[in-house]
Formats: sequence, C-alpha cells, structure tokens
Amino acid sequence: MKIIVAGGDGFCGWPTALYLSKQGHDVAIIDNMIRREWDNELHSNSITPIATLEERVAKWKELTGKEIRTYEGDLNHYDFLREVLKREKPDAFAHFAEQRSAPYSMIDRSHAVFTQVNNVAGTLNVLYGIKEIVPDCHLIKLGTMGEYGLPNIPIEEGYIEIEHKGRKDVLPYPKQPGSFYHLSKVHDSHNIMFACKIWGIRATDLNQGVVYGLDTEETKMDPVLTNRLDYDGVFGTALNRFIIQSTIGHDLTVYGKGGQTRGFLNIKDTVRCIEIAAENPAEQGEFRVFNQFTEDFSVLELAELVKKVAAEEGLETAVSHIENPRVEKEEHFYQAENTKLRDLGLEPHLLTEEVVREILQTVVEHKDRVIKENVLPKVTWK
Ligand code: NAD
Ligand code: USQ
Repeated sequence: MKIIVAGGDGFCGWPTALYLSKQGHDVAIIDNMIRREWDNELHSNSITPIATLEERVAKWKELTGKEIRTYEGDLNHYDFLREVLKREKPDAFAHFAEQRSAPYSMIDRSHAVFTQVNNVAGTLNVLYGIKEIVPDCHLIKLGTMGEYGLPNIPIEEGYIEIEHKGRKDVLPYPKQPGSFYHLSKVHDSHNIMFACKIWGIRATDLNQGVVYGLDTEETKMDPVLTNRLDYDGVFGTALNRFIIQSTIGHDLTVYGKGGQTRGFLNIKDTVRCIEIAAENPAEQGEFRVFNQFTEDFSVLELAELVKKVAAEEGLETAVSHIENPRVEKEEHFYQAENTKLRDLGLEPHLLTEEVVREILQTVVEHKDRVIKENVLPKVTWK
C-alpha cells in the first residue's frame, strides 16, 4: 500500500514509518519538524541523540535499499498538503502530526490556543484534502484514551448502547478529557465522524494509551535510526520518565497518591497497530474507533516496578509522592475495553521486568545527556 505517515519524524511516527517500509509498504513522511523546535523552546532534548530526518532516511535506504520519501511542511499549509496528496495518491494516511503534550497545552493561553489550532485545524485540512484529492484514502488518526476521561463505568471502544426513557441508541461514548490537549483530540474525533457521515470518508480513530519504550527492531539497526525519547516534565510520559529518573538517581516522581490508572502499550505494538488498521480499512463512510492499549497500570505500580528493576541493576532510587501539578482523580475506577485490535491479530508485547530492564540498559548509556532541571514538572493546571 502507499501510506503517508504524517508526524513521521516523531516518537511514534518514525518507528512506524520504518516498520511499514520494512513490511513492503511504499511510505512517505510529512513533518514540519516543529517537535525539534519545541526542544529549543523548552531548553530540553531527547535523552537519545537523534539524527536529522534526511540522515535517517538516507541510512534506511543504505541498509535496506528501501526509499522513504519526505515532505517537510505543515498540515496547516493547505496548498502544501494538497500537493503532497496529489503527488503521493496514498491508500492510507496515518496521522500522528499533532502537539501531543498535555502539560505543553496547559502552559498558558497561547500554548492552549496553539495546540487546539495546530491539531484541530490540521486534521480538518487532512479531511478536506482526502475529500478533494483521494476520497478513497483511509484516514488512520491517532487519538487518545484520555478522550474518555475517567468515568465510573467501563469504557467501551468508541460507542455505547444507551437506554433512555424507554428508547435505545448506540451513541459516541461520553468524553471527559483532562487537558486542552486531550480536548483537541475530542474535537478532532467529532470533526472526523461528521466528515465520514457527510462525505463518505473512511476513518479509524485509534484511541491510544500512554506509549513506553523507544526501540523497535528497525530503529535498533543503526545509531542513525535511533528513536527520540522524552524525559522532561513537559513531554516525558510516565513509565519512560520513571526509568530515566532511576538512571540519574532522581526520586521517581509519582504525582499525588499515584492511583491514577491508564492504558499503556509498548512502542513495538504502536507500529503493529497502524499496520493492522491499514490492512483492514474502515468501510467508506465508516468512523471506526479502536482502543489502542494492551494493559492498564496505576502510576504507583509502574514506579514500584521501576524501583525494583533499578535496584537489581545496582541503582538505588526512591518513590516520591510529589504535589500533583494536574487537576485529576488520584484514585478511581478504571476498566476499558481493548479487544478490536486483538481480534484483528495484535499480539501484545506485555510489560515485564525484563522489558523495563532492557529500556533501562539502553537509556543508561545516555544518562549524561539528561538536563536535570527539566525533570521536575513546572507546568500546573491551575
Ligand atoms: P511527537 O511530538 O514525538 O511527534 C509528532 C510529530 O508531528 C513531530 O515530529 C512534529 O514535528 C510533527 N507535527 C506536529 N504538528 C505538525 C503539523 N501541524 N504539521 C506537520 N507535522 C507536525 O509525538 P508522538 O509521541 O510521536 O505522538 C504521535 C501521535 O500519537 C500524536 O497525535 C499523539 O497525540 C498520539 N499519542 C501519543 C502517545 C504517546 O504516549 N507518545 C499516546 C497516545 C497518543
Ligand atoms: N504522572 C506521574 N508522574 C510523572 C508523569 C506523569 O504521576 O512523572 C501521571 C500523570 O499525572 C497522569 C499519568 O501519569 O495521571 C499519565 O501522564 P503522562 O504524562 O504519562 O501521559 P499523558 O499526559 O496522559 O499523555 C500521554 C501522551 C499523550 C497521550 C496520552 C495517552 O503525552 O500524547 O495522548 O499519554 S492517555 O493518557 O491515555 O490519554
């Protein structure tokens, strides 16, 4: 298949582009490199040194003979997007290209506005581009489990059957997101659902949980193919942050009680889920939702797991309950469905001590790159 990976220079998009290329798909990347600019803005960095996109795709070609075409530009420059769609005529458009940090979206008014404009308008442009140029193209959109929030009932995959005043209907599952970033994903979902209904676009919304790990078989082939890995208080995510904190002797930063429970998955499963979605496209006019995570954990469980593995590796570290910079529930019910991707063939890489050890051993090599002032969270929700 011809597949565009938008956001293909990022943490999830880069390994996905490589994996799809290895599987024999014809891949092109769109990215405006803004994630690298946010590192400059925040005086932060990826703990792993990362090559430029040009160096990355050149190395991939040298090692495998496979070409990944690249287009540097912004989804919000519609003329640029149209030209890429006309040239590529993709069968599928895997859309990772958004501002994805909840704390970044909560810095101040301008970061909240930027996040929603970048994400919501970008996706709207993609929808118009598909309608206008490649109406049969399957949109595979990265959403988030955080769209649902934390209801006191089980979370379904996208839709719920409701009986109200004697009548029944299947309706979009209620959304209670917890940041202006997570809200941007809800707005995207509504726009995509509407576009499917009125224009017959085919779309899959992948409500992804928190992704951990950094390597896939492909990114490990050469240091130039190394993936980025964030650890700072803005872009770093729970398990990855804890592992990196343990390598520099920092206390593991559990926010508040640590009973916050989320769905998680290994980056190795992210790339496979995109392949599964692409190879089993939604029907014309269908707005399909898959919950893309493999296991759920509380953040305290993850911190305890990292502490144990780190100790076995000779790294003494403590779990610290620091004041929660977010407004969120710290103890709550959590039960979410995730059968649709498994039914289509996903075989999860589950989280074991061995997996934590492997990530830890990789990041420990780069621990001198950690900018220590960036580890504690500085952005608050209030
Ligand atoms: P990332 O920031 O590492 O990558 C996103 C890429 O998109 C970056 O390379 C950035 O330069 C590019 N980009 C952003 N806006 C763009 C625009 N307007 N035009 C062109 N390129 C643009 O993020 P990631 O962790 O790889 O996440 C990818 C997607 O997956 C996001 O949509 C995110 O919301 C979703 N997701 C991520 C996680 C996670 O734990 N990382 C979990 C669930 C969902
Ligand atoms: N947390 C801690 N300590 C930390 C970091 C986080 O206790 O050092 C807690 C947070 O308070 C939160 C939970 O861990 O309760 C998850 O936070 P996170 O920063 O790991 O993830 P989140 O902000 O939810 O965002 C990440 C990605 C985002 C994606 C989302 C999936 O950055 O792009 O959409 O995970 S989900 O959480 O399912 O919405």
